[in-house]
Amino acid sequence: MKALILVDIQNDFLPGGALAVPRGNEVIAVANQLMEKFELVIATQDWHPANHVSFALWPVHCVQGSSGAELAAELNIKKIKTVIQKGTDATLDSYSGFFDNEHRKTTGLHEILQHHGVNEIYVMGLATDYCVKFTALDARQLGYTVKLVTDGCRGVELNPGDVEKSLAEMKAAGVEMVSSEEVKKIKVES
Ligand code: VGL
Ligand code: ZN
Repeated sequence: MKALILVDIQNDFLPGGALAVPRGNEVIAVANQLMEKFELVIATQDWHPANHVSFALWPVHCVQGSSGAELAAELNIKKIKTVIQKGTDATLDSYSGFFDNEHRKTTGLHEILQHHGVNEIYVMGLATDYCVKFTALDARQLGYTVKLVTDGCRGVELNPGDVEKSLAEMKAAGVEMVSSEEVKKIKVES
């Protein structure tokens, strides 16, 4: 069984948002198209308390209950089965959709995927060099087959080359790179 994981497609990561990812808005159309191909679609949502530890490193973003934390308005949320909130503990950050950065607590994503008999996940969203990367790497560690939808991701690229490096790291961990065009050819199945 396959699942599509949409990582942090939230207002604060779109152009004009608090932690804008360049051209982050371009992943929305890709997500809306690919959702039709999957029986199970799960979104992650960065969801921080106002005093979150990551605000020492990053601009204040995705504060619980704020409009910046909402999923992008143009995202077809009707197709999303579950939203996994992460980074909810003030003292821990969670780039990955599966665990906090210390790997102390699970978000529940792995359990939901197991419950649905998922063995293969397609990952896309924001940002390539942070939350997408750590979600894909944790998924590999947990034993999933992982496909990264490359044109469905955009990176922060704090340092030039960060996205390229992230892609190389993911590939080295066994993450396969696919285009949304290739994914559109798969037939809906369970
Ligand atoms: C993210 C930095 C801080 C992300 C979230 O979604 O990639 N990056 N919080
Ligand atoms: Zn965050």
